[in-house]
Amino acid sequence: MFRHIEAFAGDPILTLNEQFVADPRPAKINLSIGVYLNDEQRIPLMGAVAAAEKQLAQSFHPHPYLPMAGSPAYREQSRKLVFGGANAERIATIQTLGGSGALKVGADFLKAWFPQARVWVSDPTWDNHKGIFGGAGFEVKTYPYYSPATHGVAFDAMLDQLRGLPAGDVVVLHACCHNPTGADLNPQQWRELALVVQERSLLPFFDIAYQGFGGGIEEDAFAIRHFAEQNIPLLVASSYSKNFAIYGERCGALHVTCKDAGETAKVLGQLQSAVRKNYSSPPGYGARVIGAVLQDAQLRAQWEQELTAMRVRMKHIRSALHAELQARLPGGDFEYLRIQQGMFSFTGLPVEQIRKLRDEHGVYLIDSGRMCLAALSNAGVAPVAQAMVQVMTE
Ligand code: PLP
Ligand code: TYF
Repeated sequence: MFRHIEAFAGDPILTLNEQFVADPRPAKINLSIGVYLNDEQRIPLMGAVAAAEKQLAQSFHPHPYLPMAGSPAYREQSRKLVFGGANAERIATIQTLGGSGALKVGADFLKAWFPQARVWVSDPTWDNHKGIFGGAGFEVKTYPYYSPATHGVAFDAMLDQLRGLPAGDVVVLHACCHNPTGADLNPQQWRELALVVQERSLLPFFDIAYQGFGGGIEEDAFAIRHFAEQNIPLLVASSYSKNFAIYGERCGALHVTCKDAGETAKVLGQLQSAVRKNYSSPPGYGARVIGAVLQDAQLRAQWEQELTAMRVRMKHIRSALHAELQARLPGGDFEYLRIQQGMFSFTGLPVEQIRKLRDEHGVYLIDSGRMCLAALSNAGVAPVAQAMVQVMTE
């Protein structure tokens, strides 16, 4: 029956992770997978999350099915976190299984109602964008995004490409902390892009998986709020995996901005229909925890403080690695580490050097040259700089 089935090549990031775990060298350092680690090299349990879990454990609660759209309190808090307080009646929001689930339900919704659209993703992007939109039946194409020469956004080339697209095509945009490059648009560029999207009647689908990891909770939502203020219809896939360090509980949300309350009700209904056909209803536990944190003033303040500390740690590691590299190789250009935002930077190291880092120094980066700074400890900075300079100069 199953003889014709082909082997799954595996996900390159997860495969590399398995290779890292099996590596017997004690000084190995894993900067491959996009997970935030604290300075002790562990996924943190945030104090606000632990406190909410404790409260929940002390009260009796059964485990009913959630509605298809998820927990009402969680949905409301999720909408406010992304959009601020505005336009509640014009935003259809559902709870989803992480950011991935939001992208998938959003993709199914779009395929049902915009079957002719093509989906445009940045070059490069998070690989699973292609997987999820392709899997929903879309033709997925790329727009220029990264300029290796400037280590920044190739903004003119990006705009040129988007200006040529037909109305109704979907453009996937990383709202902040671009994965894999760490290169983000600045507010002025977002404003210019909004004009092009509006002129061409394109449909933006924002992916915000790192809110709070770039400039701050509000700053990182700038692009989405600006587009929404211009009354541009848009979708947002948001994820709590990183900013609540709640990866395995699969917490996220999907938002669609609509013209009025009537349209919102219809869109919400169709999102529920897409959920029903995928997994019927979302899981309860993580939503309870996040809802409890966001609704309670004290827990929320604690969470914001802890999130700020994570952001500050990543920026500190960026500066520290920059300083170590510059000291060891004064002619090198490592400024990109300080300019780029979030968990990742694109080192620009060629794949032979990435392999040497791994094979000869036990420093694991993915082949694209993306480095997860969020997984680097203070103690790891000097050895990583040493290894990088060695592979760059031999
Ligand atoms: N979008 C981007 C850009 C990501 O980097 C990730 C996770 O790494 C996701 C979406 C998926 O998030 P989640 O783990 O919540 O499904
Ligand atoms: O490192 C990244 O870019 C992410 C990490 O189920 C990841 O892809 C890995 C597995 C997974 C979700 C996210």
